[in-house]
Amino acid sequence: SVEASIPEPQREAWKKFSAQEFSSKEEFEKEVVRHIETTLARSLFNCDEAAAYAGTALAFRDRLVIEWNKTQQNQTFADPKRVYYLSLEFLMGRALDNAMLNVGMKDIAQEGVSELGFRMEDIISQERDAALGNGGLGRLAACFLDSLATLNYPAWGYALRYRYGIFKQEIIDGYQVEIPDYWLDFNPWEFPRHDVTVDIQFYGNVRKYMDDSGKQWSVWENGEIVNAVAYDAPIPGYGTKTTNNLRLWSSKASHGEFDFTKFNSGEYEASVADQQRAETISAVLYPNDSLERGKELRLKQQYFWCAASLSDIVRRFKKSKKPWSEFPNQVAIQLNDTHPTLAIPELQRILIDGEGLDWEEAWSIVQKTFGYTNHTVLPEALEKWSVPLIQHLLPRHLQIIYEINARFLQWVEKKFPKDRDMLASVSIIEETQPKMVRMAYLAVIGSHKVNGVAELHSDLIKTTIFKDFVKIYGPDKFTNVTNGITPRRWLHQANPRLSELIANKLGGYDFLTDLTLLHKLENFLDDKDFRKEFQEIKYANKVRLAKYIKEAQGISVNPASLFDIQVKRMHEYKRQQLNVFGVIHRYLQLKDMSPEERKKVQPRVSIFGGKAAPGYWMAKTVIHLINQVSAVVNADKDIGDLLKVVFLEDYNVSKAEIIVPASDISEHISTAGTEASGTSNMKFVLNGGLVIGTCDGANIEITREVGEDNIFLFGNLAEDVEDLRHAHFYGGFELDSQLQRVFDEIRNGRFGDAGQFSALVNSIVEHGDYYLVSDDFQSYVETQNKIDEAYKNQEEWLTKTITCVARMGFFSSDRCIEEYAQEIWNTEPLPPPKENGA
Ligand code: IMP
Ligand code: B1N
Repeated sequence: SVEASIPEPQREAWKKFSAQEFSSKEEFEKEVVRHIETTLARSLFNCDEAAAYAGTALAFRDRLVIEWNKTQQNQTFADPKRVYYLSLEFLMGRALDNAMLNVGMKDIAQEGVSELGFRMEDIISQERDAALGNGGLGRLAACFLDSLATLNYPAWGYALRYRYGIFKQEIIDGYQVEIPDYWLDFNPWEFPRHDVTVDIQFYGNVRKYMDDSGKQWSVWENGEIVNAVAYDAPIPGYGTKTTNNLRLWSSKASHGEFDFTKFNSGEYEASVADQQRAETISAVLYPNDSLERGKELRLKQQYFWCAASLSDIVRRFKKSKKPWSEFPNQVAIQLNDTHPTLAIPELQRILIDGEGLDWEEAWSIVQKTFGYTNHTVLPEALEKWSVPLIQHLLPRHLQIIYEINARFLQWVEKKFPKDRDMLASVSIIEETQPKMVRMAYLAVIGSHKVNGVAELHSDLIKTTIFKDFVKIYGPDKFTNVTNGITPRRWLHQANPRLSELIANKLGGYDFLTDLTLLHKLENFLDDKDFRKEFQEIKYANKVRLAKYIKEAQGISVNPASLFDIQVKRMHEYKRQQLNVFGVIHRYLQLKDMSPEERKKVQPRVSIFGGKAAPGYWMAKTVIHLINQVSAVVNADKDIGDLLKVVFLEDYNVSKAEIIVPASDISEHISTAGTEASGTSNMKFVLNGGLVIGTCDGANIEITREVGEDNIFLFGNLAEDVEDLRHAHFYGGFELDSQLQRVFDEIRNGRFGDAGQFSALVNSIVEHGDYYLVSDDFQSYVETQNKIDEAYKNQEEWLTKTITCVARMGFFSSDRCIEEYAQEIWNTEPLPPPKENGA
């Protein structure tokens, strides 16, 4: 605000002392040592790697903060249309390496820390992951922030500052055990903004009254107040000075909540309990991926975050003193799935109850402001909240939701007179007992654009969950933005040698900001040196992973084997069970072979990794089975290096950076029509691995780009899934004999207590095989055999992998962001101003 700024006459003095960025190795070292000695109060006699990390991070943080301040000031002066990305999850991973690479000072820093007696690699690995997400949806949000900053879009992310991120997974006796992830002990990347707080109300009642002019008002009153405190993190772009902001809200008791009477009268415990209750709101990330359980605390989190973010966005808009009709020209809000849908009735509430706009005017602003991205069609992931729960927690919002629905249904009624079925099917309120609010419908109705995340998925939502809305609004409201990944983290950072090789061939690192330039690599397909080096890099990455597997799991694997990797959240629809049944089948075949026959076999390492939601029993059973199979196979002297099975504990972003560059084959084998997009498929291919996959999600577009000869597709198509399920239901199905044998071996205890796995086997044999494992098994096994054969011809394999890398340009998240900006947000970049003088 104006009152907070330094008066004009004093500004020259201020500017003279403004913080400066280090620009040489010596200045960097000076900053590192200064931070270790003063900020951390340590010395050269007690500087361990953790302290060296802290010093390095703080030195870079200073640099980022200077650019961050400048970016924010520039955006405040220019006041362009801003993008606000509302996501309950941001799966950021580590920040230091990313900061060094984006700022472009990693080489200097590397030399600097080595002069001080450390190795950069060790320092980098000291950092804990910021793991505020479950899987693809959260990591996508993180890639988007990187692209938004890199492309100079004025954009903010808004989320919650969870004290506990996604749990740490340990495998004990083959079972998953969850350990809390308290990640905030030392987090140099966040800045508490104790001056930026918002009061958030829950519960209470709504009172109506008429003012002197006869206007009706609604007042939401007598609720409980909780404080939202902002914590900010800088998001540097690559090769630009733009540094955007990620704002995380933390919940805190307000003074009203913290009862001082109780406190003084000796009811100390009761008053502290109230305080803890308030702080519980932002305490923990819900560890469910693609599963919603309707818990009250989750709804509280959602409202707390939406209300705090909107209050902040509206406050910033009001600084410009523009009329309300300008709001959608200044603000684009993207809803990352339905989790932030309450932002829709909340903005409507602010506009009518707070600012006195009439309903129609307010609603037209709301609709123009929001865009909604759908990430799943799985019924168990579609959010529904019970009407009584919303009534209790957010009484005014429930009224507004009913009003939105009533007006919407009236309008539909006019377009489709007397179509009762249509009205019931598109109503936001589901007439069950209790009644439920369908959040996806509210999100569709309150937004001007709805997008899916891959072509097939965007088509599917138009013919399934939103079919009637396409009839009502026409097809133009629905669009596709195929997901992407940031090449900065997923190529340059994770695979520095490959990035360097590509840069040498293409004459620089421009491909990191224009990934389509990779197509030029096809010119080097016959370049012997290039091929050799490409192959060596893959091998070195496999050696690195083998070393990690030895350290982490104590299993020796031969890097010359074919590395077959499936790392992602454990979920029945992703079908890790299909993979492990395939592994068992392979093992049984190996056992049947003569020593002569075994000599012809392509050695393979099957690597699994991923967390199961703590309450998802079937997913946990699959983890257990993989670990049992791993124990049996790895100990079998007959088998040796021909087959090794590894379950890598605690898969996360920083481990992915080691795993992804080391694959020969990665598995993306969901039941057709269930995986909205998938993004790790893109990461693996970009790093020179091939894919075995179903015709699902982004696999289809990867095939379009790389060509059918360069991907291993198998299995039934989405359009046939319904009929196949039907066939199972009516018993017209016979189990594949090879799969039958796998089940027999599981049942006779070959992989430990068979009772543990009976529900898993029965879900296929007796309960309709919802995910069609048996239907796809044969085609899966045949395709794996083709892969063995193809891998034996290393030259052809190499040609395929290089071709794939060259054709991955489409999958940059920069391309996604440009599409969102043009098709949905209608926003322009705001490049940083040219610096005058030096
Ligand atoms: P907000 O938009 O008020 O949340 O401010 C965001 C950031 O923009 C602040 O942290 C400042 O760095 C910058 N900023 C805010 N107000 C001003 C201003 O009046 N002049 C220049 N920069 C500002
Ligand atoms: O979003 C990713 C896609 O690539 C994946 O295919 C998709 O499965 C994933 C509720 C979700 N969809 N839905 C979720 C996560 C948490 C939660 O509480 C749903 N995640 C996806 C990016 O588009």
